Amino acid sequence: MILHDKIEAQLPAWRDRIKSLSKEHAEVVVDHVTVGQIVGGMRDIKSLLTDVSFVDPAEGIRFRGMSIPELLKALPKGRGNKMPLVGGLYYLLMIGEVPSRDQAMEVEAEWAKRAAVPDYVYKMLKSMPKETHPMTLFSQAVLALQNNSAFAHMYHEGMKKDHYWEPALEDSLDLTAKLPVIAAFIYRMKYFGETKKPKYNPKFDYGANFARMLKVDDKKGYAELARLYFILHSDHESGNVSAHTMHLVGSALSDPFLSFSASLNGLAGPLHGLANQECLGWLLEVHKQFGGVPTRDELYKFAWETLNGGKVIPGYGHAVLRVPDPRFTAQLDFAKKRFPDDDLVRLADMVFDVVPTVLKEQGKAKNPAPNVDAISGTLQYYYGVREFDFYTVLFGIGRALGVTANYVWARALGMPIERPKSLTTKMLEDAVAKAAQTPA
Ligand code: HAX
Repeated sequence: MILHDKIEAQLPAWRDRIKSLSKEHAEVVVDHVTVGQIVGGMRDIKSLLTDVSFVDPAEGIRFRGMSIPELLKALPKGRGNKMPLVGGLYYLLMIGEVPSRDQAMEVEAEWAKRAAVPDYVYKMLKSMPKETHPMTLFSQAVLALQNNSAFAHMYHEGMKKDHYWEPALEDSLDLTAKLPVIAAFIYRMKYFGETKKPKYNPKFDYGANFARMLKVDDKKGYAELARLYFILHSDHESGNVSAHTMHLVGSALSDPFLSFSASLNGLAGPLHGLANQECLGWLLEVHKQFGGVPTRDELYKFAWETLNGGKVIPGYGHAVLRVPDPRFTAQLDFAKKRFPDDDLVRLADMVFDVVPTVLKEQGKAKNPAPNVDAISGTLQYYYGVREFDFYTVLFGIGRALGVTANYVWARALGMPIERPKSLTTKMLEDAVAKAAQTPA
């Protein structure tokens, strides 16, 4: 398998680099930690290692060193498509090189081979109460797949540490292959009462299969959106909740299924993946209130009303970024090229113009610019995927690509179990008192 052979070829050099850092330079200081960071959710503490992606506050995400515009241009595309093959992005995340079209197609072919979901998973999903949240179903299905984990099986057989990454890669390919099938089944079952098993067709790529299994009306258009959406949502460094959860649970040598189910549970939180549905909700509220797209003045006043009501403007601000999120820009470009006259797209564009001014005037948000969630729901809505609570499932399919690439490399480089140190409140107070006595 191409990903296996490429990783194997790179491994000796990577292992030497990590060994040199941990054996010869372990005492070099990289960062210092403040009381504010400890009390404030470990914000910005430099303590995770990944080469898969990096978020530059002034520029946004880079996947394996490539910005979003660069990779959308460079990654291979299927015939007649404008958006790259998701298989090519997975290759880039795993290997760190832009693949040829054939190499991207090899990953796509692997997914097609591995997409079948065991019957008992469907049975389990069908037996759940109807009102179960789609993210709960999604996470349960991933957990249910765990008994087929190559990693768990080989670990219990007694595998050498140097080989952990190989079954990790097997599981990652299996998992990422099955996720769109499971998601599509949940979608059709939950909102349309259908319980037929979706069929993954090897003649089509990941994006096109998802569009077909979801049964949206404009399959070609939606397939393009699915490709873009999964690529953009794949990775955002290792410190966000879903990525860090995958890494943390995986560090206990829990297999990729156990780890990703946990990761999804974090993604399901309202401060993380669930935010996108709130953004679309806000846009729809504006649209309803003004019976269409408002004037700039009306929008300006509405935005201030939201802030004065003690609420945040969803889709704006970011913990790390200090510029418009390039994932937002890529999606807005997509919409403006394809359906510029859509009311919600026009509205999202106007919000982009007005809200940063309002947030700057208010002076609280460190970043008044839009994040990825300011537009992603709008695009789904346009194509008829209007079930808000399903949006985080879509995010989960994309996120799996990044976190599994990280999982494979973490095992390949022998990353140890995570175990940061805790302090008590009294210890922090003592540290503060000591600092006050120390002359500056
Ligand atoms: N509207 C109003 N106020 C905002 C704001 C916004 N969009 N963004 C930040 N602020 C406020 C904060 O609430 C905070 O106020 P207090 O001092 O009164 O607590 C102040 O500005 C400083 O916050 P910050 O340091 O700029 O931002 P944080 O790192 O604390 O939080 C958030 C980042 C994304 C959570 C924040 O900007 C926010 O709540 N945005 C709206 C919700 C949203 O878009 N969430 C999606 C995030 C994208 C993501 O990661 N998805 O998975």
